[in-house]
Amino acid sequence: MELLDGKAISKQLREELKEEVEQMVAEGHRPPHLAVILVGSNPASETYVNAKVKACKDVGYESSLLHFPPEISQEILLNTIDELNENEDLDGFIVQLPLPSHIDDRTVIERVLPGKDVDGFHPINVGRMALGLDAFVSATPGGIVELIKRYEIETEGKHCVVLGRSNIVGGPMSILMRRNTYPGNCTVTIAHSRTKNIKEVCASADILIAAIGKPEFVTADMVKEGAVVIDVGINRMDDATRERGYRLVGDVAFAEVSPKCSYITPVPGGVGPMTIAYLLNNTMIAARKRK
Ligand code: L34
Repeated sequence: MELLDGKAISKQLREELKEEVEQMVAEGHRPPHLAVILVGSNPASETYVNAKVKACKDVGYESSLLHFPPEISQEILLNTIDELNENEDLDGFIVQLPLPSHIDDRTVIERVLPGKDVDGFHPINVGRMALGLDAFVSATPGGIVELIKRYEIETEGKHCVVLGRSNIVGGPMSILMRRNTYPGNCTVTIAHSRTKNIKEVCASADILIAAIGKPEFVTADMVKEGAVVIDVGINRMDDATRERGYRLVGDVAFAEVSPKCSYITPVPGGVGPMTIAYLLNNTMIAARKRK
């Protein structure tokens, strides 16, 4: 069993980006600039957003954090998005999810100009990605593809089971893995809460991507010997023995599953850091376009 070390690969990717920033700046251009909108104070969102801002700083990007109280109206949020869309000092921006329930995600996502949508959530980007056209690929699926690529994991002709059908992960992941390119060319099955024989379906996977949001859902009996397992879950479990009061658990029961795998991502240190690195990658793609 080999660990897919997202922490190490994200560092590699960030170092490459940092070199490109240095070159951009040496040529007289300004560095890439990412803005992050955070509404409210969901502790997990705060952790991720802070990590994104810090990652920008580390690679030499400009970043702006716009932090709004949870009761902000949808109208003010949309007006802010309009301003960021027009702001030429900014290459891209994201609105961290989840949003409070009085705000409609879809309306917010569709307000972001596709060219600045470095989260790749706008229907134009999702549609273009699905068609294999130039697009921002959202950061978690993009980061997973990058991880597979850098470990040179074979994907052609493999059976890839994607567990979960969310717009952010499961949906785009299934599309990327069936593309006629590398990584891709998989036979893809999407399994979800209504799938009848979910254990058998998972157990037939050569590549299993778990993004179902249920702690330790994937057990050893659901994994084929030699499978590649990508764990997208990041569930916070109360743990009084930890300083932070919780520990992170994936959607995969790592201790029992990992001995059966050829490759597996740890949680933390797997997909999470790749998500952040890939957001920086998308921001660089946006910045290159204005050079
Ligand atoms: N708009 N909303 C928008 N874009 C995104 O790309 C996200 N996502 C998901 C939630 N909402 C979003 C993220 O940023 C999930 N996500 C994310 C990003 C980073 C990490 C986890 C999820 C991450 O860094 N995880 C660390 C552990 C962090 C901790 O200590 O809690 C890890 O090693 O997995």
